[in-house]
Amino acid sequence: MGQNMTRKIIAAHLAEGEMIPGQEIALKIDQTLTQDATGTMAYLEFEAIGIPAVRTELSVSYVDHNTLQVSYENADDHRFLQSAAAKFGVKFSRMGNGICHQVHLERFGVPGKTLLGSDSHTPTSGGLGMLAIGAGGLDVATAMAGYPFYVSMPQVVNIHLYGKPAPWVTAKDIILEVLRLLTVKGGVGKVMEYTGEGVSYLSVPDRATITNMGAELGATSSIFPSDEVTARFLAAQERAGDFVALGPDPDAEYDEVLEINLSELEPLIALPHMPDNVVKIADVAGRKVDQVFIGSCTNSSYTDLMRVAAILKGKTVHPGVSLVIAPGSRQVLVSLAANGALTDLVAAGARMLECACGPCVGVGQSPCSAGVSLRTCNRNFEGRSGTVDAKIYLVSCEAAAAAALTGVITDPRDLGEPIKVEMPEKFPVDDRMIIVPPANREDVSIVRGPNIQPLPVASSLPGEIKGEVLLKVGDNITTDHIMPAGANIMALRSNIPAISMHAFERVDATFAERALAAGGGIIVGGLNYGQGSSREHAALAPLYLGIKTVLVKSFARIHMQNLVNFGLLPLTFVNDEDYDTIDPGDVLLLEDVRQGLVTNTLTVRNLTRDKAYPVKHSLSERQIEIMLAGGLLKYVKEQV
Ligand code: MIC
Ligand code: SF4
Repeated sequence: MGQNMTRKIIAAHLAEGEMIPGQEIALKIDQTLTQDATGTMAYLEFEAIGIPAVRTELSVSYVDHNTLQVSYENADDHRFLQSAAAKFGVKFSRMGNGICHQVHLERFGVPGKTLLGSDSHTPTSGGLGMLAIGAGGLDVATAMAGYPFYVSMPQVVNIHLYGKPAPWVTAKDIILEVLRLLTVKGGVGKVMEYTGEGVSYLSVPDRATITNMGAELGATSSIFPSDEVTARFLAAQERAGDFVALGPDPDAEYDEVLEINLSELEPLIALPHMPDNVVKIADVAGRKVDQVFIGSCTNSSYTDLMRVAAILKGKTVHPGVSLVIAPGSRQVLVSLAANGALTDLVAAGARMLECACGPCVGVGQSPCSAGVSLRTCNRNFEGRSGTVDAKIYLVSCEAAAAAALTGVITDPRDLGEPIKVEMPEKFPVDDRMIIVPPANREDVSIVRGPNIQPLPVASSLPGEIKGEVLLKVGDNITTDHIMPAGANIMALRSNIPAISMHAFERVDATFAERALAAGGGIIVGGLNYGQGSSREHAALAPLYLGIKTVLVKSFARIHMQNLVNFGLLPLTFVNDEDYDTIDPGDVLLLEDVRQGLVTNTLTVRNLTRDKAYPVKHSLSERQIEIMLAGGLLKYVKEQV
């Protein structure tokens, strides 16, 4: 039987297990990446594992999320990260060098290799033919220590792109179409593998826009072939030697196939507040826009911003719109400066931001109250922009630039002839902002300012769990609901006691206080609980507040693993209707937890309503052992 690309890479990296979809496998990890908002925890965790230096081929620590230094916290974190990178043999990409996923694509990604990153959009490097997966910080720390990464063997979905993209139809529209068809739950347990003649029309950064937003499908990863387009991109990055061809065998088999005819697509837009809430731009054109943000790891590449510059050249931003642009990397910004496109952007009235995540995660540029913001990012969850009642729409760079000029949602086809931007034959390669760790690391000491607080210790799994339902939430709860982002809260990422007080604050402002007063409790939720980011703080804060179990209809992959890593029991209903018979304040009891975990025969008794619900877990034997050991750190240390 012919192999698809995903199975080829998995077979070459398989450390344990069988390649049967749904079964747990262990994968050898070649490269890791961390970013500052998750990295502080990841390096504290790596340090706790007790290994002197990373054992991967390459590990890179990026600073791109918390770049506002309005007080000492972020600067403390950055100094800690720089010293930890030097100590542990990790390359350090300094603040200003760019967003981790964009820089990794440019400078480090290698077709056919595996990458594990403590950020949910790590699959961006799938645009180069890597198998790139997002995970919690502790999983990445474990991979840096040389252990394989455990994941359930994915099903492989072939997304077959045929036809030539219609005018003004971009990579962003392709992934928005996939989201419209499959929804934010549609990729769970799957890798999306793109093939077909349509692939040849997409540059590597275009492909990366698509693999980036595979995270919004809940997919384990997304991948494109490595072909002559990839070879040219790598050569332009002075990395021709990293090229390896990769494609599916001609008779490759897939678990599912989805056909998309690119010539029939139209420019699309995701309406507030979910990335799968997708309609044609033409259907909502004319709505007033207050802000346009162009940037984020989804759409901030050289070609993206060159197209924006071409649209804005010689024109003026609409007086009712604030236009902000954050290039994805220093390389992109330097290129735009060198060829004059930066002048076109600034002259038109764009406000240039630094090469960082910024507005994407609510770090600056929050829209006005009830404002409408058109963004090129990947997520539009409620409140994520920092303005709780703002309405965020997701579009391509072209549609964002069109709205910046007209002041209303505008179909980019109204701009006339489509814009063609050539990929340069050579990018201005300059790695001086990437610090290579010293050869002699013994004398390096890790610097810890007051914002670096000790790691919380996961609790051991008790024999009995009894507690009040402190919170009952619905479907598709994101990690932004559980642990909001935004400048003030993100600055506390390395201070768990302080950040925990913000847990669920946008859902129920009293949650943290009530949890502490009750000495813990239980969270009940619906489908796809914990979708979105990889932030393990969405597990660490509930742990700190004494939560022992989360009972929902289904979980998102990364969040469920984060709960296990910190010893919180992730349970699901056997009968989803039972969810309806639980109310906040009900007292629930689980007996014989340790035994029931092993046999997967747990029952939750609702003492308030005198009812009993069968519940289950989907943990592998290894995950059960982690739960019994009291979390991944203790489990790994037992093995060192
Ligand atoms: C995000 O886009 O939500 C983040 C911020 O990049 C997160 C990581 C984090 O919370 O630090 C992610 O996507 O994993
Ligand atoms: Fe940064 Fe936004 Fe990308 Fe997350 S989604 S890595 S916050 S740019």
